Amino acid sequence: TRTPVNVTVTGAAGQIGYALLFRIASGHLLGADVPVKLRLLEIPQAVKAAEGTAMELDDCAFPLLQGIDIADDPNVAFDGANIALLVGARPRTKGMERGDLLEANGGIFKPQGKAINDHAADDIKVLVVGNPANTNARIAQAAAPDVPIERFTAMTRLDHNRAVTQLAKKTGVSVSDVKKLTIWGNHSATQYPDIFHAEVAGKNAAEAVNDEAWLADTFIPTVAKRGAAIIEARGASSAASAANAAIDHVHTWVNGTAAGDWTSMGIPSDGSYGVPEGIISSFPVTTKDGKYEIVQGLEINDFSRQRIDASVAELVEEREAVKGLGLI
Ligand code: NAX
Repeated sequence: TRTPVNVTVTGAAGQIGYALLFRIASGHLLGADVPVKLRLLEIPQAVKAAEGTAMELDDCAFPLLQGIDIADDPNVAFDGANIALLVGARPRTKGMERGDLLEANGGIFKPQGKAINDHAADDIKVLVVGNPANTNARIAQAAAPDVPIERFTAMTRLDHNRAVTQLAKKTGVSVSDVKKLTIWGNHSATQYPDIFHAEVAGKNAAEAVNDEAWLADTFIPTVAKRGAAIIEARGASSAASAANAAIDHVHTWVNGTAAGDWTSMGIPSDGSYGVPEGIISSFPVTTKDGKYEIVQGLEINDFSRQRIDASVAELVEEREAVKGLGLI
């Protein structure tokens, strides 16, 4: 039998955690033949709630679930971790300036990065979900100098999946007929969902749509502001869809993209497409054997260039802000 994979989830008692843990334990993260051990990290006040979730996980009698540990100390929770899903974060509260938000999250992601550096397994892969996801991932990465930089990623898969569905609806195809869509930049309102290289049922998506006004005035804002629309409708932020995207992100990273397709991941830039090196920005990537590569050689038109640059500029500002705070 296979050795279980240690999966650490932070913010385990939160709403994304609740939607995520059962799918990890039932085999959707890594595969139906891969046993898992769960490590749940919470703040002390939420440990009891995490214990309740662990009781429910036990009550599912998932054959792949080989154990659940709960901790409020990152040094314990990341010990031996092969996969880390950093979901818990400090949300923006009323009147909070961006600097305050970055500082509060630095207080979470810096020590967690250090704990990953000191205690995680050599093959650790990290996905940051907690917002501001890209910059939180950068903070954690900077605190983990012994871990290869490319192991720190941020989630833009929810944006990617949202864009796939909007494009499928517009063109009247099924979601599985949409390929090669890209989210560029930051997981924020400046993100840029790019359909110029995408395909719908084998045809170029931008040509199939042939409506730049729809692109600029409907598609892009619908995808970028979907989180706010969910809050407005549901009275709570995206949870099951965010958990699903986290599952997709890691599953694709570990198990590979399909031939003729790619996905979107927030990853440390190597300078490709003019994105400054080291910034964690979303790119089109293919994955194979647990590694990802940026899709190279795409022609970027003016429409796309402006929007990629705007989102990257925001990431550069966030980087300067966290630098100023001594977080990286
Ligand atoms: P909740 O507030 O329901 O849960 C967050 C949990 O994190 C709480 O249980 C809290 O106790 C815990 N937590 C806080 N600090 C912690 C720490 N230092 N260590 C361990 N746990 C800690 O939020 P939820 O709706 O689950 O969302 C979690 C995060 O995901 C938020 O930052 C949210 O903004 C972000 N999102 C990111 C998305 C993305 O696409 N990248 C989309 C969905 C979501 O908005």
